[in-house]
Amino acid sequence: MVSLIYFNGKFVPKHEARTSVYDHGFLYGDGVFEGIRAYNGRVFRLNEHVDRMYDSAKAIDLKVPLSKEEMIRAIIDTLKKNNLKDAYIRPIITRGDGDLGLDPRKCQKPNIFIITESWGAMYGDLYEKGLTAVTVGVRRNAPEALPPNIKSMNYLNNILAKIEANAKGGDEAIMFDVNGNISEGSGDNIFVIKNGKIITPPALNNLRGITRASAIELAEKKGMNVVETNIGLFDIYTADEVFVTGTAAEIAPVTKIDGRIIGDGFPGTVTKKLMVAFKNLTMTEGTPIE
Ligand code: PXG
Repeated sequence: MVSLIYFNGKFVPKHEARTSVYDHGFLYGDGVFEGIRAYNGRVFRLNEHVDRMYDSAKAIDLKVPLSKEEMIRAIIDTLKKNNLKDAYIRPIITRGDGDLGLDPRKCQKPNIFIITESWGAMYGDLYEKGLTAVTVGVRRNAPEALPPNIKSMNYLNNILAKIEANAKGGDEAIMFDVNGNISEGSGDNIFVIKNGKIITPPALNNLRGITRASAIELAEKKGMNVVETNIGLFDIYTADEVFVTGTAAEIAPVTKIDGRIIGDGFPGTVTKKLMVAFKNLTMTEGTPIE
């Protein structure tokens, strides 16, 4: 069965879900999106993702023509139409059709798309072996230029990081911010563990990840100490454990960075505990699709 895409209130076969070349989403990357997963017939942290998407829209002064409740319904309906219980969900809100000038006031009506697909674990056997990460030269967008908290359709900063990681043979990039602090990966947040303390950068120079929040919650529930503070190159090289979090990546161990072996070179015990706890969480909580 060809998958159906939600497009402005209708469901259309995937090859018919098209927008104009005058859509400012296409012309300028002017729009926002989300990446959400459904597990076992439930959408994980759906309200949090929708809240973040509406905050991203607010930050770029884009008025979403649907209420949050309508957006949630549209996401659930798209999953139902496609008969999906385990899925990756990509809602997209573009600025809409305008002219060749970049002034968003020319765009009358945002376009809303919701893509759903089945998608398994992103990193395959690397959850057991650990990822090889590399630091990259390209800096994360400065918060005072394009706040990384906006999940915008303009992902070139992250793509430049990914290109560099690919060229250096890394499974994932680790980016610095403009001040030399570690910010995040190309599509995930980063955590280090040192002497039993779990540390992650404050969410000013990175995306306020929903998996990041879940990992913090799970760690604290287990009585672990989580600190949000700036970290640098030294901290990642000398960590006992490093892991990344994201909707796509879930919780994934990092065992090598720039040729340095992290800890003993295998996924660490705390990381493994959090991976199990996260799996349990995704299997048991969430908004039911039915
Ligand atoms: N930082 C960035 C830059 C991201 O894009 C995260 C952190 C993690 O946030 P969440 O809320 O997902 O824990 C992301 C999210 C993909 C893909 O196709 C990437 C993300 C989400 C879904 C799919 O690579 N990144």
